[in-house]
Amino acid sequence: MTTQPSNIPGPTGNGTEPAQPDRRRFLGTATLVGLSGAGLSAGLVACGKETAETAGAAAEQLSHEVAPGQLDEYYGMYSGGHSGEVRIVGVPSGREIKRIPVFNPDPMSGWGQTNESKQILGTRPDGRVRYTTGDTHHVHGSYSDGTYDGKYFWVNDKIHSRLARIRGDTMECDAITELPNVQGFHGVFPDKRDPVDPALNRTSRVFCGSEFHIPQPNDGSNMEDASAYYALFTCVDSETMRVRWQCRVDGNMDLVATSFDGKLAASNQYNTEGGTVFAQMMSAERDACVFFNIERIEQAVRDGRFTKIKGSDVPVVDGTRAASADPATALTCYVPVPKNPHGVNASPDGLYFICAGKLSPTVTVIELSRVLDWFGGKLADPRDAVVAEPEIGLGPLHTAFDGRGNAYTTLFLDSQVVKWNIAAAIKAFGGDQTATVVLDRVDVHYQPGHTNASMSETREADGKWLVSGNKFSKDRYLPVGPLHPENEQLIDISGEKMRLAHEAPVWSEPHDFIIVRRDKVRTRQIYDLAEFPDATTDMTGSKIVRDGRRVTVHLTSVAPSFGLTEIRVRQGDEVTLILTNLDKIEDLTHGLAIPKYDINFIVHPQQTRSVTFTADLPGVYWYYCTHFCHALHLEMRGRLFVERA
Ligand code: CUK
Ligand code: CUA
Ligand code: CA
Repeated sequence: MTTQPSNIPGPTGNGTEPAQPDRRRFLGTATLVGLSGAGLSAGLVACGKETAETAGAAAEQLSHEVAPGQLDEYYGMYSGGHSGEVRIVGVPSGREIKRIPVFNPDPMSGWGQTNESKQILGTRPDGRVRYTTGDTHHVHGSYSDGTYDGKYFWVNDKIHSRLARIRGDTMECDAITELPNVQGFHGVFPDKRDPVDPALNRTSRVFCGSEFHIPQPNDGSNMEDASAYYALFTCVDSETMRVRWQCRVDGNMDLVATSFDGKLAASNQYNTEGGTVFAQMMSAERDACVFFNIERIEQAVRDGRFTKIKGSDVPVVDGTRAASADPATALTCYVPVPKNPHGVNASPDGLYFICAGKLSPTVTVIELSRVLDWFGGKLADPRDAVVAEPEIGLGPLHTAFDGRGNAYTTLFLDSQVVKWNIAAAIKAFGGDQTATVVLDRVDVHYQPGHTNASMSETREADGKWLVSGNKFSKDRYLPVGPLHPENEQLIDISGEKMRLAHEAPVWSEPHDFIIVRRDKVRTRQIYDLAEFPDATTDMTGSKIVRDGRRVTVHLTSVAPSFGLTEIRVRQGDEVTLILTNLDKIEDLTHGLAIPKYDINFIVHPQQTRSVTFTADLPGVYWYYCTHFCHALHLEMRGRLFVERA
């Protein structure tokens, strides 16, 4: 029905006039057009305004410069969108330090090729990796005492509804769980403490919201009647990565936030209508933020008050509106918010969840104690949990915090980040005309989605740096063909006024990220051989073991040589090659490639990894080290002899 927005600016790089203040009214059907085509184009070109780069330069500015040899102060843990990966970007420098293959097979590391990674990724009956695509949006870290503990990071895959866990010590993926009964798994957030066991002051669950409502069971028996489709909120155990329970809701779910006391999780809903097409999803003036009463849900599961969906063993509790009509027994509470909200974020003081308006120029502040009051029968109307709804600009999407009572919300259409004060917004909502809600605006380039601030959604929000994750960089970097990078802009929020300090391109296409103080992360550089039962523990242990047509090659590496210089197998053998890197020196990683067999993977110091292949091509194949490790790295090779059958 519409054309795609052009990402190419006019000759001047500027476009039409920016949105006029009188357009900052509640958006009706105009926004439907606005988000779908022409209006978005207008929004896209409306962003070439004068920047506020020089505005508000305070005497004491933070320096974003990280001199050669110096380390960044923060780990930026970034999703990679439909690249399927996670990246680590130094903040404030913007330097990309690492890419973590997660849902994406990766030829450098051998992710998706080694037996160990295949086991995590899952395989088809023919041994190929089950899915080779993934769409990561939200990275969140595990918490202790309301702040990051560095143990784990989680990321979602929206395409196949999988949750992946990354070990904080090695920054490698160690577990992936495919969520049953859902599609469009989007929002993810760990609890910040265990709500049932007060002694356990740390993450023990990960909550997952799903956008798409589907037939249940989705087995082809009941596809046509969309009114019978529904979506489920899923709880995964943070340690075992098993699905604990699911909660049925009306409508869909988008993002997820959790309270600091562990009692509540919530997800914003843009499709309370249950629509299957765009126009239906926008038909209601209000959607909702649905709150989950975690203790009650888990009590219901313990009491056996659940059903199961055919083909799945996961307990499903009923959190529909009908089932939650009585606050005394309700598992969920639907707080109405303006239509099609995007994003829900928890303020670091633990008091509020904030939903951004997207199609409404507002942000909605929901007070958590009032939601608990509703569950306790002390608040009649869930809407009364809303304590502020300031109008801040066009296309609000995500909100970050500075720990000083201020919130920072991205405006997709206005290409701005807005700083506003939560307490002032509550006063204004209460009728105080003198309250100044919006404190500052800064133009960003262009069309921001996510934003986050250093330690934002933790009790240690420090209000130093804010990053605006801009969906379009347009004219900010050397043109590189049709697809431009995205643009991460660094904003100093330590003063009264925001100051745009720096920008860096990022390749497609991060959504969310968290900015974690570096002392929260404790990585290790050497693996422990004890983790690997198949390890060959000494240099003389390399050997070839034959069991019928199955051949196991136990191989070691110590720079600059492999433990064997010749490996002999017969055509048709099934060969498992187990490589143990006996080097103990930091960063002494070796690679192993076998030509024509399409094998390449790396092994870190004191780590073991294996590959299995059928030796179907006779001949001599030089296996060699692919990861530069030594002055004699090129000499680190040997011959694989595949004898004719
Ligand atoms: S969604 Cu991408 S900009 Cu997946 Cu967090 Cu809002
Ligand atoms: Cu070992 Cu290069
Ligand atoms: Ca809607």
